Amino acid sequence: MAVTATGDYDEGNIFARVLREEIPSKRVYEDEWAVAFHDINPQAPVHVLVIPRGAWRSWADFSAGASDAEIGGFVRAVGVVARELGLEAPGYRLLVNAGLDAGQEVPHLHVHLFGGRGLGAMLV
Ligand code: DGP
Repeated sequence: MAVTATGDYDEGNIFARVLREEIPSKRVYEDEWAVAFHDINPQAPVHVLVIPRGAWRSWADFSAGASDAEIGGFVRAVGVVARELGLEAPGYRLLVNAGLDAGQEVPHLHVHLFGGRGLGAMLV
């Protein structure tokens, strides 16, 4: 079920538990700002989720409330993950679902990183 982009952060959400390593994930990258791991239900040959270490529910509260250092560190990390996965030359797609209309399912900000095949043109 989709979650709202705003509201209290739920410390028990599935990605908070992934961050705390209470549940397993296939990590491909981690640094001070971000952790990246394979999506459990991949929609492309490469489908990785990149999440900030901070307790942010969505792009909405992250972009409004995170420090410039955290935003910069997180955005940079997304680029590093794509580069380290070898996706820079062939290209890749980033996607963020924020809130109900976007169908966001997990209330911890996550950037989807897709690649590994031609993804076609897509606006929505
Ligand atoms: P979204 O609809 O943008 O909130 O995407 C949530 C994504 O999270 C969806 O592609 C499936 C993935 N997902 C859900 N639960 C888990 C989990 O426990 N582990 C991993 N690795 N991915 C999960």
